[in-house]
Amino acid sequence: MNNHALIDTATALVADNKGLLAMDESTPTCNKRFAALGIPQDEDFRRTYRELLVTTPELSDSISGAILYDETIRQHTQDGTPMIAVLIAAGIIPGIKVDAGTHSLAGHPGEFITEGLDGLRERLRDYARLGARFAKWRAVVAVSDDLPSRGCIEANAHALARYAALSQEAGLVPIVEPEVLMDGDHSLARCREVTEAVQHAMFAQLHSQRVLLEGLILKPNMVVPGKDSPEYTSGSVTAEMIAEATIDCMLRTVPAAVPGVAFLSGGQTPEQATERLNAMHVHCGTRLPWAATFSFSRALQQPVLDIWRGDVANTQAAQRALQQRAECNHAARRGAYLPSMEPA
Ligand code: 5MM
Repeated sequence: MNNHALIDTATALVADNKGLLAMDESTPTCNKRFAALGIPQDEDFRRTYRELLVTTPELSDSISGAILYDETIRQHTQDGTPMIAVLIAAGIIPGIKVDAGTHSLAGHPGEFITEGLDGLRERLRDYARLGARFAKWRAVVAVSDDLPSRGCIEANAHALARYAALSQEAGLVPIVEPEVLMDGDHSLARCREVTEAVQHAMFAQLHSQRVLLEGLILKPNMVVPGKDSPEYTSGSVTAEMIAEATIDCMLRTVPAAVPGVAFLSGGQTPEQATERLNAMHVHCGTRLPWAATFSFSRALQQPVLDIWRGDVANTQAAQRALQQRAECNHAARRGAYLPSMEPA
């Protein structure tokens, strides 16, 4: 393990006010998003769509890294160039999702454990050989009055730390993603309480597993009320309240040695996710010991899919939508986003 190389990669991923494009949807998730828009769900359409994303002009002005899925890292563009080579040529750091998805946690109804540790050392070696420089593992935590359980928090924290240590051993920067879900009717305060407990447990495990904090990126949820909560449906929680709750929570849990916190969007609309990231910099910018940026999937890609719809005639317009969302988030990282930047 080369600590300097890990630190350089982690630092580059959050430099220059840029953020990450998460395009690592597994085949079932990608197909689900395609099905919702009537796009055929086969490998060729997934390949064509991912080619659209990675060949978007000037993407590297706002995007530092892209998280790929196993299928994509092995695919080529129509002219025969490996997808990963297109990213590298554009100055975008390629990464890879390495978890094997979430499964029911035995003995814990309604809770999940992320699998994929078996054989991970060999898979990481293979991905490094293909050119990946960072990895990603997502754990999900459901919230209710009784959940999450201690067992769920600890099992996922341990798996995240085991994965992070193996990634660093392979020379890949681990992105650790403990996602507290927006599903449910819980309050903003409850999301904050759970997020704090989950991250506290995870950083304790990262310490136990001797993970180099300077060589990882945290990908957390923003602290938001549940989608079915009165706070959410009434719209009474402002971007400023979410920004304050999120940053207060991160300041209590994320050591200053970590170079960056790259938020997932988690089901927020693209505009909400951008506005809330912007509010973190406007209202809390002077208090941040690490870079606070984005690693969005849906909040970057949904407008792209809505325009593309599987039709090659829409490719350029869809790429413009990706450029535009990436630029809005690039501005948000400086606290310089304005709603007037949105397309009419
Ligand atoms: C939470 O999901 C991650 C961030 O996406 P959003 O910004 O849309 O919340 C995302 O990287 C996720 O891990 C991938 O889409 C893969 O998901 P699946 O469910 O296919 O493993």
